[in-house]
Amino acid sequence: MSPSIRGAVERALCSGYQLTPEAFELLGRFGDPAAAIESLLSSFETASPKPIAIEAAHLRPLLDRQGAPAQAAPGAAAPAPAPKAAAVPDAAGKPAAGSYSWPSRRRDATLRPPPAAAQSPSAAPARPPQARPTAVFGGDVTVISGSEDRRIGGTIDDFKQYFLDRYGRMESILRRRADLRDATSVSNLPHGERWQKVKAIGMVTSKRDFKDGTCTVELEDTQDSVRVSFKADDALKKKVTRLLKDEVVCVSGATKTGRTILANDIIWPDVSYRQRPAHPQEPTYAVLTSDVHIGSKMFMEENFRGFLKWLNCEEGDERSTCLAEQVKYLLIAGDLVDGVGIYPNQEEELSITDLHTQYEKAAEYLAMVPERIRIIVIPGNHDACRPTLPTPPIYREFAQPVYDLKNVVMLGDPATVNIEGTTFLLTHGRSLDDSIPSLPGCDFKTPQNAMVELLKSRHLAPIFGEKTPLAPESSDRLIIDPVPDIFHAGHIHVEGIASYRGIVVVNSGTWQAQTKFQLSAGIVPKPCIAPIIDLMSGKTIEMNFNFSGPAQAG
Ligand code: D5M
Ligand code: FE
Ligand code: ZN
Repeated sequence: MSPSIRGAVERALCSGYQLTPEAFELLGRFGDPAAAIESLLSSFETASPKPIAIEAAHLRPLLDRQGAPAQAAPGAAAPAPAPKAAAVPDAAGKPAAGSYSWPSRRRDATLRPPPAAAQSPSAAPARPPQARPTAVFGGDVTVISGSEDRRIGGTIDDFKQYFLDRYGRMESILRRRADLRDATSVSNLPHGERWQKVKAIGMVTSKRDFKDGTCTVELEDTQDSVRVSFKADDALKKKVTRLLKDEVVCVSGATKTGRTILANDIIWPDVSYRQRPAHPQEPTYAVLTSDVHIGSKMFMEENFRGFLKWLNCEEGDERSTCLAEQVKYLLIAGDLVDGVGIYPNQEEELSITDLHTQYEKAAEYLAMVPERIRIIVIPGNHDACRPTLPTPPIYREFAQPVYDLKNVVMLGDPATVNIEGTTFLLTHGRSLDDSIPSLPGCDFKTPQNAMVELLKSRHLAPIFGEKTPLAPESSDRLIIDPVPDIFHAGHIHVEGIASYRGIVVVNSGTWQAQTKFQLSAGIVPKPCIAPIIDLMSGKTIEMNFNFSGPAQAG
């Protein structure tokens, strides 16, 4: 398989679409298979219901417009590349001539924010253009998303559009499940003389517990809402407790009136089992870290220097030095610096009180990373950036010295990158402040468990209106789609690794000792451990830099 076809197939798989054998055969006839797949995926976004797989019928119209030969001789050289712009949405988000698109079936909304906005439905604005995958670092890394810097209006209508998009896309993710193809939405429930079995998709708007042990949940779609009652059954109650406000789920049960559902199960969008991705043929390692907090008095500088020395193969036993030689990537999931004015009286805890100087220092440290190691940095809530999620890359005007480093790429939060075949989802993890206290069985000592729950919800910040401010962009970039192979976050300052359905879930801890705020909040950091992904085997290694002695692979 040629690298361009392999890349296009991987991109389709990453987005949850298999190719039929006929479609695969047809893909080989495109001059630019990646552009063809990209065009299809963007047209799928507005399709309802979503296609189950990419079929030849989807690709044929694109091929016809490209003017490629109907039959290619086996083994023939690929036709000349088609002009890239031919099948890509234009800047206003409209399909360009030559692209293949389904009519939008989006309806007017009753979704949040309620209720004033709901009374003045307006046409959904055109979606902004989707990010096009961009090759960086000589083509070894593809940035699938994360370089966007979208402006937001911030009006009630903007929020309404945001939730419409969240609902619509989450609904289609749920419908991709084989067991939910026959699900209905809340506003289309049947009603009549007899009880009828239903599966209904909706957004959770409220939850109530009653003294008799029963509980009710309000579910809403774009047009209506329904009350869902759950019996006092222990297993079911556990599931209801796990429901997060504003997430989109499906309930199964029975209804008679179409106004209420007596439910017997809840189904989350979830992820299907990830097959091992394509991988490099030689040992290649990616080091995951975050929350360096340069500029803080609690920055554990000596330990971080030990980490840099290890990366330079200057410190460590033979095994760990051999590993360091094969590190090719360093991913930093936010809070590179401690920032200024992030919390009251922070200045008392700063060793560097100027934000520009903090980034100068950060650049000095990153310059000590061997140049062969490619570095990706996303922002955290301490970095120089807008506080809302999604967050654009760290502002260049503050972090210019970091931007100047040749082996650094700055992306936003969230960012999805494919590194030599493995798809990484990077986010700082700020919404964990909201989701950890809401999720039964999750705590600040094991943030990786809450990250697994976010994968099940298929959303990086399901809860709206608490500590995590969300930017009302017209499409919801916090939905987890495509599903990654590696899910990397930080923020909690506690390192931890989990595995869920073939996905490696990593919280990369911190290089900052406990702050006064964390002491008062009972947060005990687990610092100076660098999780490492072996891209060849998919295995993880934890390198511990808490010792004064040489680095050791754990
Ligand atoms: O976050 C460092 C730690 O402090 C992390 O465990 C989360 C916690 N933290 C930070 N802000 C909050 C709020 N507002 N509520 C609860 N817990 C919080 P850092 O982002 O490095 O300050
Ligand atoms: Fe932090
Ligand atoms: Zn943080």
